[in-house]
Amino acid sequence: MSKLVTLLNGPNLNLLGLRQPEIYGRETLADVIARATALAGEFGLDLAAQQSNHEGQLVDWIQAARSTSAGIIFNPGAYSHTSVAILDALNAFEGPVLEVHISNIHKREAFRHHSFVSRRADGVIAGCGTEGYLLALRRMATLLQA
Ligand code: CA2
Repeated sequence: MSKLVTLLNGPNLNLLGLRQPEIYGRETLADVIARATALAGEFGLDLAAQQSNHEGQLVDWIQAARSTSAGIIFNPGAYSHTSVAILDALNAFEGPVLEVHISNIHKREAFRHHSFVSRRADGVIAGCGTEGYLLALRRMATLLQA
């Protein structure tokens, strides 16, 4: 049976491709999920993708992943910089966690330089555009093979 990877996107990422293409690119979230689902299939993985603008909903999905998923790929959006609740939920998840940021958060405002999620993440990809999700998937496939 193939392993399930949960792909989570946080607040405002539903607007991907619709606004600020100079920062976040032209691909919509649906485009990203379609490409990631196809690549996951090549690695023999299943992908469950979800997006929410609500912190508690993201916490619920991380908790649910404890019993359904081998790994989590997560762009927590602005909650990366603010949410201890999301960090706590991730700390209760046993599999690999990879954090993705479309933009290079270190090149942007100082308040984006710190991520609570990075304290838990096994890897962080930032500034690779939406390709970062595919890079994370490749890394996840490696981590889940071991
Ligand atoms: O670079 C990233 O992926 C971020 O996680 C995106 C967050 C931002 O708060 C983080 O600092 C870095 C913002 C997501 C907003 O996404 C939009 C996409 C298109 C149009 C408007 C917002």
